[in-house]
Amino acid sequence: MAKQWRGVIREYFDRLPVSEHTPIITLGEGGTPLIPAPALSRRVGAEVYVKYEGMNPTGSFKDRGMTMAISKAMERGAKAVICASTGNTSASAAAYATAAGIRAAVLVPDGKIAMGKLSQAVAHNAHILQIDGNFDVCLTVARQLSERYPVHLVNSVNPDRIEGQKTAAFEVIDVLDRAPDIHVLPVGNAGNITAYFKGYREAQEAGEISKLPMMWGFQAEGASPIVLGHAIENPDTVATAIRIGNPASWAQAIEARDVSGGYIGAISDEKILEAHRILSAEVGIFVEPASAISVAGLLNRHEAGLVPGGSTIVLTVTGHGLKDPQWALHGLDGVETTPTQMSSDVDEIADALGLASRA
Ligand code: AN7
Repeated sequence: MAKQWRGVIREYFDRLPVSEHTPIITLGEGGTPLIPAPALSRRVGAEVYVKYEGMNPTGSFKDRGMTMAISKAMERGAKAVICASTGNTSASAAAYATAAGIRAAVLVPDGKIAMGKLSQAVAHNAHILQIDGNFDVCLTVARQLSERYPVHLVNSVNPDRIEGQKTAAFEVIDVLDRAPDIHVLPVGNAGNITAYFKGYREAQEAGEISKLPMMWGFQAEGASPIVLGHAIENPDTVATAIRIGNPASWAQAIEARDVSGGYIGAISDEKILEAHRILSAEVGIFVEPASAISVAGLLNRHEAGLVPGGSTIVLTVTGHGLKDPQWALHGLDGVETTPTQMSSDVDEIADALGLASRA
């Protein structure tokens, strides 16, 4: 029988805080492809790979952390879990709570939740509350609820989430047989950059890699508190997943940047959508806008002459394009691309396609 990937807890059991007493709640997350991206390699003169986290069971990297958070919550006797979310965390929490046989409550900001993500939370029977406030408000409320009521918090401020998400760094090393020179990823609440850096550090301590990659993180210009150096009251960006004004793991993101000799920068919505298109139309990978910021960030640094020639670079793209597909159909100007209407006449269609007759 063909071998099946067993999910990140079983695959990395010895490197996670689990024991034989931990019930393993898994949907087979992790084991995502590291895809060579020749079109990006050519553009920047380096060897570029894309870690496609949209291939996880609920379509985002959150599943790596959620298998751990829900499994550990069950070990501790949880009957319910709660999270604040810009969308993907709620989709993942809802699915893994279902797999565990418990209920997830999710607090989502008013509006600006991509429809694919909301559909998932509904489909998995989460208790969904839309809060009058942005993500940062939702997270504050979720934290207070978990302190005062019998409900486990599964946001990335829960260290079990970071533990699960660090496995993505292990997978990169397993495939490349080394660490990349540069690892690029989106930054929202800054849990993922924290998790990757923890993973790389542990691999270095274990002697598996000799040096750490430079961690490059990117925030959307309208939601770039770390770049600006202060929290933002009303963050805004087309990349709704990272519409976050006061990241919970702010200090850890700064540490990852500084210890690795890395960089955290900001990217405009225009450049995010341009990169979204480059990734889908030149590489063949469809992601949600927040994920495209990894590509936009790399291109931005290349234009500034700051991408070392011939270096090995991994871009994490965090969520699937089908989560929020509208950006493929129309850009910031709102002009929608629609298919050309045709009759079913073969010659007319051939003409429209620019095909010459076989004679
Ligand atoms: C596709 O779902 O915060 O820096 O509530 O969905 O670890 O927060 C999502 C974040 C990047 C940012 N890409 O990661 C949530 C949420 C996608 C995301 C991020 C998110 P962090």
